[in-house]
Formats: sequence, structure tokens, C-alpha cells
Amino acid sequence: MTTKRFVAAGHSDLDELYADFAAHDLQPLWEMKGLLTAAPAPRMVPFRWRTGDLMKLGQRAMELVPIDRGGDRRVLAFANPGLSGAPYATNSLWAAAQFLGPHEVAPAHRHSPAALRFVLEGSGVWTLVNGDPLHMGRGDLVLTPSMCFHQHHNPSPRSMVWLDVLDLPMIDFLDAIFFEEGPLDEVDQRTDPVSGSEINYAHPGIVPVGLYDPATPHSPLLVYRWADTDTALEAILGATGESAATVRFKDPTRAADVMPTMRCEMLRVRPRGELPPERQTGSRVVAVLAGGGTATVADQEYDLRAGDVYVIPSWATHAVAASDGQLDLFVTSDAPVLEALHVHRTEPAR
Ligand code: 1HN
Repeated sequence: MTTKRFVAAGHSDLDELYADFAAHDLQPLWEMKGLLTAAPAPRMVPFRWRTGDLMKLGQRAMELVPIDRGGDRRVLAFANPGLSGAPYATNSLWAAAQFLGPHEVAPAHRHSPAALRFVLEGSGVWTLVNGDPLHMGRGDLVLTPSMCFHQHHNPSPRSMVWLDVLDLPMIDFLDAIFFEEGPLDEVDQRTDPVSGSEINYAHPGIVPVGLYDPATPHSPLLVYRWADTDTALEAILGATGESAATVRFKDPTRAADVMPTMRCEMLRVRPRGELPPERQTGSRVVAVLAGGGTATVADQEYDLRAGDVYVIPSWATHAVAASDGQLDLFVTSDAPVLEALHVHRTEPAR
């Protein structure tokens, strides 16, 4: 019945109907293509940023661009070429390199997007998170969860560079961005050797009774030290004899990732070892802490050097092979969000 009437309708009737749909901000589903793809079809593309280029450009920025209110952070965002000029490394994750020169200060602010820092080289900067001074050293993972005040200061005579990853694209997509400057008076430049969060929460399997508020939606341990990560990976690889192992950074007070939106892992591949091809839903940012080798992402092959950063789109095949040295990769993803929504999938791939 409906079909007959459709066929009987003249071209101009249909054209007029479609024009009226548009005039009323309506779109017919039956004309849409590619709405439901058989598998994820990301706009972002696999991409790798080389450390050599990054360090040279960052150095020039340090010479020419001061940090002050208005700019606040000297940050170079990794902009994925598939994302139409947006300053986003993946569809869901912001990733960037941040440069802080000798004696520079990045003043306090807070925002609803959560951030993490991973130090690829150097040390000597303190990040204060809600007033807790966290020293940043090579291989350390530092959390600045949603709505926590954070500032950075560099009392050392050397500049420092680290990787910032934020859930900004997700929070922007959800129209849930809030931002606030911190107090404008004196910047807190404490350099405590150990943070309060480590005093309370850095002892394996042990947490203080009566201190932690279970309503806090992130790990109360705000820094994960490289010495601990390295020790864990060595112990696990030593025991299994395998050529690759991955450890995950967890909230020490419950079965949860470090923050509700981002998963952090460290992958170690022994010299000449391999991580077999795999894929998962959600996007990933990978940073090379040490060693060299090759990463394959879909049809792209990247030779890796310490300091390089690359991204993996949802459901793209990913494989890693170490060269003669041991390869250490820091991996951040949006997996906790996909898991919460029951759309996280992972499988071996060929
Ligand atoms: C931010 O607050 C920092 O505090 C770094 O170090 C990068 C990128 C976008 C929005 C906020 C920081 C950021 C950021």
C-alpha cells in the first residue's frame, strides 16, 4: 500500500517533500548511508609524532614564547590529521608535549577534564595537585583528576618536557567543560621529596583506615613511580619467561582504573620480542619511554625511538616488535568509558 503510493508519487512531489523535511530540520533515515557500519569506522587515523621534530620545535617555543597568564602552559598538542584540524590526538583523547623552562611556573587552575602526565625524559619539576607536591621524574605517572587544582614549577636549572593526556575531547563532546583559575597570589613552590598521597597510599596492599572518602571518583595515589613499575615488569617477565608483559596502573583502594575516563598501562617487550597483533575498541595513545623497535597500526609501520608518540584508532590492528634493546611503552586509553558502557571489545588479530 505504502509502496504503491510511493511509486505513484511524481518526482516533484518527492523533491518537495524532501525540501520540506530540510526546511523543518528533519532528515529521512532511509536516505542515510554509513550510519551503522559493520565495525568501527574512525575518522582519526593512525599517526606517529617523532621526538626529534618535537624537541626542536619545543626548544624554539621555549626561546620565543614566555609562560604567563593567558597562555599559562607551553603545550604543543598532537593534532591527528584525520580530525579536521581539531587539536586532538584521537577522537577521545588530547595528547601533548608540555615544556617548562628553568625556574618557570605554570600557575594553578582546575577543570572538569581529567589529565595525566607521563615523564619521558628528565626530572626536577614539581606538580602540586590540590596542594600536594608531586616530584616528577623519568617514567613517573602523575594524575591530575577532574576538578583538582594543579600547577607546575621548575626550580631546577634545566628545562623539562613531559607528555600530557586529557579526556578533553570526551568531556567536550558531552558539553561538560568547566574551568577555573586558581588563586592569583603567590605560587606555592614547595619541593617536598615525598607527596602526601604517597605517604598514605604507596604501600602495596596497605591503605590507611578512616582516611579515604570512597566517594572520591579517582585513585587517591596521585603518582606512580617508575622504580615500582620497572620492578613489577622485571618480576613478572622473570617469572613467566615470556617476551612481553603489560602492567596496569590501578586505584589502590578498589578494583578500578586510576581515573574514571582513562586507563594507563606499561608494556615491556624484551629485545627481539613481540606483542602479537591485537585490536580493541576505543582509542589509544602510546609513548615510547625506552628502547626501539617497530609498531604496526593498521597498514602503517612506525620505527620507534624513545620519546616518540603514536596513536591507535578504535579496532585497528596493533602489533609491536622490539629491536635489539628492550622496549618500554606507556599506553593510555579511554577503555574505562567503553567498559562502563559495555561496548569494550578486545581480540587477537591477524
Ligand atoms: C592543562 O591544564 C594542562 O595543567 C596541560 O598542565 C594541558 C590541555 C588542555 C587543557 C588544559 C596543565 C592542557 C590543559
